[in-house]
Amino acid sequence: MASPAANITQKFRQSFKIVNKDVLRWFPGHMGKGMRKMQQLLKTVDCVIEVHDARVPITGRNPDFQHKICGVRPHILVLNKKDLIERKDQGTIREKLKKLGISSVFFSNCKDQQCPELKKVIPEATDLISSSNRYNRSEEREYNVLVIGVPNVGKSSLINWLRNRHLKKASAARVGGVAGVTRSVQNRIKVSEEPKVYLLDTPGVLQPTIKNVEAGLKLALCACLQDHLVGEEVIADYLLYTLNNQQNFRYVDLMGLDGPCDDISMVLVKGAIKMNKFQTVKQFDGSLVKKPNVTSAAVFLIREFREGRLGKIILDPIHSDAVEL
Ligand SMILES: Nc1nc2c(ncn2[C@@H]2O[C@H](COP(=O)(O)OP(=O)(O)O)[C@@H](O)[C@H]2O)c(=O)[nH]1
Ligand SMILES: [Mg+2]
Repeated sequence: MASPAANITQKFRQSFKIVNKDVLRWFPGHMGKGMRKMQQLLKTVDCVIEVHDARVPITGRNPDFQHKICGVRPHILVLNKKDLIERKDQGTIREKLKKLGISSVFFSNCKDQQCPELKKVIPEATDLISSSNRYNRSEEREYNVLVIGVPNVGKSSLINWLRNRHLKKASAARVGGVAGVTRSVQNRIKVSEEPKVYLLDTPGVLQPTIKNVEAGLKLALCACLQDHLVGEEVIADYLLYTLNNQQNFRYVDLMGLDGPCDDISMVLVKGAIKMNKFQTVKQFDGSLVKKPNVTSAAVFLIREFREGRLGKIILDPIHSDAVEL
């Protein structure tokens, strides 16, 4: 006899179908331009810190980037927003990434001033650089580090975190009588004194390269794409599909439902009614009617996910045996 859990899953979609597959529209200016600029910048860089969202540890990283950049300079992957995933999943993710050839991995929370793994990032960068072939830069005594990643993963937050840490350390040192110039000229931020390590102030924004629609939807859910280009209701539907498949039914009460449901229209209409969100719509005959505002309900549900109120949710199937997801 099937378990009750199995019965619940059988009620839900086992794959996600989307009518509009025009994913290229989701990425304005999706060309090789950014990558070319990045390769140019790399000539002055000794190490690359790639920031990505821990909820999509495998998906949505730029494969071009992996081939063209990571092979040339030492690479550190910082999976940020670790507060939004389960701690116990970190080991599984590390193993998975190792199989993909990525071994320098840190889990960070930029909102935590004491984040222990963030403290290790610059020392790791220095280690990697000093044991690497610096090609054209082998004569340079100073190390330049570039922070890159797709939008909204926390590049600026990471740079601020590292800058603050160094400023605090530098001012502490000054009390002890050591002269410390905390910020250099140009667009470089000093984050270590010995050896001198600089972060380039302009983080490289990568266009995500999307293998399939689902990868795009995962990034959309994590706010790496613009909501309106994908469509709030589509993003909410993908969230609903994910929640049901992970047997996470926190949305049921939140959206005023009687039980789990796989129909996004129903979920959004009921949610809008519960939250008293209506919009006035003009009918053909000119009369006005009030209708539940489903877009508002979708925005609400997406925000609940993004802020972690639906639980700690990883969007990649990290427990599946497949190496490439
Ligand atoms: N929960 C959580 N949110 C974060 C973390 N780091 C950054 N954020 C938030 O993520 C959003 C994007 O951060 P930002 O640094 O601007 O990303 P960037 O576009 O890559 O530079 C902001 O709302 C930050 O407050 C983190 O470690 N945990
Ligand atoms: Mg930024």
